[in-house]
Amino acid sequence: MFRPWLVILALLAKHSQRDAVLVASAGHEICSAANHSPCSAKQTYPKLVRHDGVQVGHVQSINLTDGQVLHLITKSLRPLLFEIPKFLSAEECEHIIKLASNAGLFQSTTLPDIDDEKALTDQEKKEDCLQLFGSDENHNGKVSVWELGVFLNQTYGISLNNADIEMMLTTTNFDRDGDGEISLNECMEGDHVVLDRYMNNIVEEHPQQRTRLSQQTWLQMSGTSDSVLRDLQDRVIQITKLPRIFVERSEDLQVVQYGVHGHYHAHYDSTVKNDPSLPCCMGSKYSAKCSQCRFLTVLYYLNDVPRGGETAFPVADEEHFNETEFEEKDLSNLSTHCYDANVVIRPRRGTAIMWYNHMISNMSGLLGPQDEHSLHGGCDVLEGHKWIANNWINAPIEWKDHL
Ligand SMILES: *[C@@H]1O[C@H](CO)[C@@H](O)[C@H](O)[C@H]1NC(C)=O
Ligand SMILES: *[C@@H]1O[C@H](CO)[C@@H](O)[C@H](O)[C@H]1NC(C)=O
Ligand SMILES: *[C@@H]1O[C@H](CO)[C@@H](O)[C@H](O)[C@H]1NC(C)=O
Ligand SMILES: *[C@@H]1O[C@H](CO)[C@@H](O)[C@H](O)[C@H]1NC(C)=O
Ligand SMILES: *[C@@H]1O[C@H](CO)[C@@H](O)[C@H](O)[C@H]1NC(C)=O
Ligand SMILES: [Ca+2]
Ligand SMILES: [Ca+2]
Repeated sequence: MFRPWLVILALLAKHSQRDAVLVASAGHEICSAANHSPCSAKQTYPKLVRHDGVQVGHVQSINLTDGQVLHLITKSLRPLLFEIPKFLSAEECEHIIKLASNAGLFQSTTLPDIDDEKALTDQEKKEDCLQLFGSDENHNGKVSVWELGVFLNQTYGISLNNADIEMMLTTTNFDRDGDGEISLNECMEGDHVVLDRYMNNIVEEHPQQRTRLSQQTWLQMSGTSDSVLRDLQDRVIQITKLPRIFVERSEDLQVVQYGVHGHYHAHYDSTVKNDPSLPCCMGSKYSAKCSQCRFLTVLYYLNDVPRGGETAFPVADEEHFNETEFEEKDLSNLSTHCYDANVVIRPRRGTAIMWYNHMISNMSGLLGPQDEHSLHGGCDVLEGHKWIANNWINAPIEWKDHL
């Protein structure tokens, strides 16, 4: 059941080898692990900068070096969010979609492979079970309904309630002694193929139960020979006014396609808040050992969506944002709460939106506190397809070693 997860890890590992993985040490010096340059050849980060949004509705013009003028329209101050029409031409959008299609898209959260029905070997079962027991948070040697819920959410992006998970345990006979938890023995004795099939049915029948339903791929930007991607990166440097080093040493461009029912419930792009003790990943993709330190997000709409697919910022400029209350009311579920959001942006081909996920630290000039109002997501696509691309600009936190 958990092999797809291993596949993802393998993909990430493969990807990050190709990436310029940066290592920063205390004093925010960096060296590149990708080109094997010695870590003594250290470099210091310049300071981050943020635009002034002035007020909602304010428009500022930026002259690009190629003579083009772009307009940044302030949509909210917290997070500081701009809409930038005509950031990309129709041809550039088409080109990026073509590159992504050629690269091949894969599910954002993969599902068990239903065609693969042969029983697993003991070794494979053992690997699956060890993976599962990684979510034994209270280390009691058993995986509870709650722990399994977290695991399924993280692995497949679906959220099931306790009753559904208990039903799954009973139906698939993974809890043989009926104590409501899976022991290591029960995991090893269980029929993993039956569990796979059960999971598939749930997800196929209830696509809206997944927190994320989309396909994606990554396109390398830094050092690419593709002139459209090179221009795009250059334009990002010009409109963000950030020192080039931050943009060039950030993650690759993520291209995402959503079909009908496709969505991404409200979430934060940065994961610093989840565990502030972790180092930043810096340019590489997610791993359990580092945080995604994403100072800025630039999101590009690559097509016009006939209906739905808006980007929603549920708590933008909200004066009294109460996270507990927000969760209790399940407001992050944009399938039901898209139009309750304070800011809702319709996808239009060529438009970019850009927002800051973090403040700047007034001590280091680098990554400061996360902006809790930067919560956002993609509403259900109701008709047609939606293509977007994401550029995340990574920045380190001072006084930390970064991966
Ligand atoms: C942008 O260019 C126009 C002329 O095309 C000029 O009037 C304006 O001052 C420039 N703005 C900035 C911010 O440089
Ligand atoms: C599932 O994960 C998402 C983020 O990926 C989170 O927002 C949500 O609260 C999680 N749900 C449960 C039930 O754990
Ligand atoms: C979102 O709400 C819909 C409609 O109430 C529900 O069917 C779906 O399960 C919810 N999704 C999540 C991830 O909670
Ligand atoms: C947030 O809402 C919860 C539940 O409604 C309430 O118990 C709590 O006191 C609120 N917190 C703040 C800081 O207002
Ligand atoms: C830095 O920011 C913190 C809160 O984020 C504030 O308490 C402190 O006074 C600030 N320091 C300076 C020098 O501005
Ligand atoms: Ca446990
Ligand atoms: Ca049991």
